[in-house]
Amino acid sequence: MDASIEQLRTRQAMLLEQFNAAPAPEVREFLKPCLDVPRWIEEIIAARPFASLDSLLATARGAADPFTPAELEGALSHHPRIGEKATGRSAEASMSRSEQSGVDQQDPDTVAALAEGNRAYEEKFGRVFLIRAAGRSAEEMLTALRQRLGHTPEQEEPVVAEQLREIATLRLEQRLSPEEHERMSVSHVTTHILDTAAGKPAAGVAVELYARDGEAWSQIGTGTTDADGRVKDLGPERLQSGSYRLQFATGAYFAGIGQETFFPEVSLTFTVDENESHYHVPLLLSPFAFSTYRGS
Ligand code: 2AL
Repeated sequence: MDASIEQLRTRQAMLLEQFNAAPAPEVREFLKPCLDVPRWIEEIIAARPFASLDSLLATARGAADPFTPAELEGALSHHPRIGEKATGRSAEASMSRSEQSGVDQQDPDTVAALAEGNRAYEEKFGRVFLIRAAGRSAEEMLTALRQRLGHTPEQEEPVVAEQLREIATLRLEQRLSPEEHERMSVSHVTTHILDTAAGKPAAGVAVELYARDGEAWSQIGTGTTDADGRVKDLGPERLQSGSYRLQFATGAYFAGIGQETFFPEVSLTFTVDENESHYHVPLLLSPFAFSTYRGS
């Protein structure tokens, strides 16, 4: 077998093992962003350990069929309207944004048509229009919305339940995928420092991440460069759009290697767009000059 496929399978098996062995409160927090129905969560916890991801997903699907009307209403209240981007840094908001990536916010006609459809749907059924958005374009969702507007409440109920099941199982599968796990364990902003005078990475440099908060700056993350000069876990996994600042303790670094410097610290301010998956902001540093760029 291809070595990388083999590696992926091993990482997948390890994630499942962690899921099987984790304390129940931890698993509750893990499952809640997939589907906030306490009974569903407890049924999955009670059915551990799972021998495979498939058997976990089958149990998750089964426990979501059927929902009581109260469960359905409760779970629906978490979902933003199609066309309205979720805000915030929670796992739920981040998954919703990625599911709805088929909606182009820059296309005013589609956004307006969705808003109008949502309004008509809510007026008729008294709840948010729900559809599994992952893998669907805005056009496809608009077509489904218009078609479902013709349903009676009795016809619509099982359709909504099925969409909720699909969203829940897809989210669970995604949260347990090695790729997603890796992506989530790297912070939204990462950095590395190259000491260009020494021609090697600058290790052991303290780095702080700040977010602009009105007129002030609040510290939201800290780290220290590793032997490769890198910091991979510098604060939150997701940042909201805004201005951010990286501050490097360059004075202490140069003092530590007995090198005079002009820079007691270096501060870089940059803009983050929350729709961008990752920012790498390197520092090319020497005692009397530095530069930076938006890396990848
Ligand atoms: C959503 C959402 O945020 N993700 C998804 O698949 N569906 N919202 C909705 N109203 O259907």
